[in-house]
Amino acid sequence: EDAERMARFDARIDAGEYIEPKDWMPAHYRKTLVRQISQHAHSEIVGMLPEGNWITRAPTLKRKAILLAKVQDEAGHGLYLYSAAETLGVSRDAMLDALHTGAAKYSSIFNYPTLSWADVGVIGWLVDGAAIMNQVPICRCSYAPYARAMIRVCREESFHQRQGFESLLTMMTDGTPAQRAMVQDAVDRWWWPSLMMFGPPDDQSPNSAQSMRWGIKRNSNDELRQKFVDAAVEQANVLGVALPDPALRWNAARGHHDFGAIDWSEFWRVVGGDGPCNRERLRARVQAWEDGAWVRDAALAYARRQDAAHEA
Ligand code: FAQ
Repeated sequence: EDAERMARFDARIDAGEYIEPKDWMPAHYRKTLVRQISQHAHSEIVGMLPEGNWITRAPTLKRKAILLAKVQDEAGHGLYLYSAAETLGVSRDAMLDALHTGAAKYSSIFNYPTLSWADVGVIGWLVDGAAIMNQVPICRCSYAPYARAMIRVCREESFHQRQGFESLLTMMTDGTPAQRAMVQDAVDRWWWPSLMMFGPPDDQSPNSAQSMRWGIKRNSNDELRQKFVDAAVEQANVLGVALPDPALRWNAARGHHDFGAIDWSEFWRVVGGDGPCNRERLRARVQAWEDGAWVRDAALAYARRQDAAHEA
């Protein structure tokens, strides 16, 4: 019977149909989505920390207002994504527990420090740029609640990318030599970690084949990374910054830019918990969870009392 349901499920996927929460789905499809969507949600929430670090030090009121809005958007993205994951039958408490105990992953990129104001612009340009490249195809993910969440997330993410680019362009065109050097230094530090955001190379990506078969992923890690490099080269030229890769050059035969080797040992080290800021990031999340306990307790006690009054 299961084989029959499986065949029907595969046929729906092949026909490009979307899967809704109450539809039958293979256990492994559900598990893969819970893993990917919850990790995506955690990335949004942990991703608030590096930039949040600069809210009190933004150089102007305008930049501060933009940054506040951006970081709030990221909280919103995390919340939609936790809700999308909950439709698969996993509780938010279980997901957060997995984050706080280090059992769940979040994007490697958020384990790097934000050392200067230019880092905020570079996160918008490169990190949000990479996030959009990866997320636009997820708007067509076969699991409908995830796809629907991604549509709004991508719209906001595009604004985030533009504000970062505009902030860097202002520093590069109207800035002092010291400000331009600050931008270049930030680009030098964030370029390679941004390329790592797309995940391991296709031949070392254990989840890709099945996720592509099921329409959870629509493009491979390497395909999206290449699209990102090609777009970033043009944008770097407009900004007047150099990308820190001597092997980066146009390959007319391939119709793409070739680029240098990524340090995958650094990637796995950071994913494994030993990046520059992993401990600090996790500590900040656990602290926020503990500090918020009284609010959750009070809200629960109030809800219980309301229910009791309602029943009486
Ligand atoms: N970091 O077999 P694959 C944002 C793990 S954007 C950490 O290729 P998959 C917006 C992977 O989980 C960032 N771990 O895996 C923002 C797997 O481990 P597992 C978030 C990584 O899932 C911007 C193992 O390696 N975006 O937050 C990473 O098929 C600015 C093997 O890898 C998303 O999450 C990594 N970079 O492909 C916020 C997008 N890469 O779970 C604030 C949705 C791989 O088996 C400021 N996710 N791993 O233990 C995806 O598209 C996919 O999950 C990939 C990985 C492409 C990330």
